[in-house]
Amino acid sequence: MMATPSRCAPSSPVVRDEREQPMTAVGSKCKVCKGPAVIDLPRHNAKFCAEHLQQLCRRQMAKAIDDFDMLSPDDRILVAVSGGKDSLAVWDMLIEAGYHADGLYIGLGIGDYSNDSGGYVQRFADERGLQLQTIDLRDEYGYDVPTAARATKRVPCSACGLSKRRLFDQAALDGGYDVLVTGHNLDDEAAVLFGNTLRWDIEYLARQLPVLPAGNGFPKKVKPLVRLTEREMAAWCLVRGIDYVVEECPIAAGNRHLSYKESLNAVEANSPGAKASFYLGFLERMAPLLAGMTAAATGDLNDCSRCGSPTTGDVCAFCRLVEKSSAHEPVPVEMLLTRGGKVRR
Ligand code: Q46
Ligand code: ZN
Ligand code: ZN
Repeated sequence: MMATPSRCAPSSPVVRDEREQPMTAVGSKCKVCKGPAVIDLPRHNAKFCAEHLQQLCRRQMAKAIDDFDMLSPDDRILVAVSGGKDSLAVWDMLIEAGYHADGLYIGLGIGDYSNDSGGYVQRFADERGLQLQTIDLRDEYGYDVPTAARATKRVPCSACGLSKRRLFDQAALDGGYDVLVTGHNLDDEAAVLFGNTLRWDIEYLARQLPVLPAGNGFPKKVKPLVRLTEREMAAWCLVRGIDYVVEECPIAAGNRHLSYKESLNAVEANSPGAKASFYLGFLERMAPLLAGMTAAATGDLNDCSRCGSPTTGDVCAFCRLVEKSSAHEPVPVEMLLTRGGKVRR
């Protein structure tokens, strides 16, 4: 299923979500202007029209950028774009706010899903005259995500995340960008925090910040959407007429991140605002206590003996992944899925 232009029309009285459900009751009024509301946001105890929803999103992004000193007006920004709502929304919001931001898309080789996603990103960039760089894993590194998952016996998201992190970082450094932006939103960050807390993974908890400074061979990385939810970003795209890939990645099924999101959504449904208070409260009260507890901060990093990138071992995880995956015969995404569409373990 894909977002269609008809659902994106700003004049539509009520915005419908990805499951075609209205985002507020027909006849609802905007809290600010009393005009027809397009969305109900229980965590703000308010409904908003298209214009005031956009105003709220702009303010929340600006507050995150200011509070965490994410960006300067003259920064050259590289946005990691996937074709999904969050990364296209953050790129749109940054351009609208007057920042200079280019995009980078990585072709992961996940069958039709990757082909469709790449198309959405390219159209978004072309329609707005924005600079877009594309890296294709198969063409440039001799592997794709399904093959890497099989070759390394990692779960697909682990092989994929490692590849994306490394290539986004490298492109930001090679391109001389001041900062790398990702579209992680409040739901993403709260779900990751939930998982890290369940495992009491101190290294990951200490690194779970909306800004990671440049250094140790890494670019500065920031997440301007940490104060905005997935639903708010979907609504932003719909009222702004941004077409994005709506279908889920076929190999995301069963990923623990999704089950953490569902659990937090159940809590949020009973206690609107709980998700924001969990994550933003962590940043305010817990993160300062964990400062200095990462490998980078304690100076436990070496240079990879092959590529020179920072690593805790001799050869970095990315070099090991490329070596194994590029030597493996290509694995089509369908081979990772059972007949019922589940990911094979
Ligand atoms: S693309 Fe890659 Fe995601 Fe698909 S394999 Fe997992 S990490 S779910 S954002
Ligand atoms: Zn309004
Ligand atoms: Zn390496």
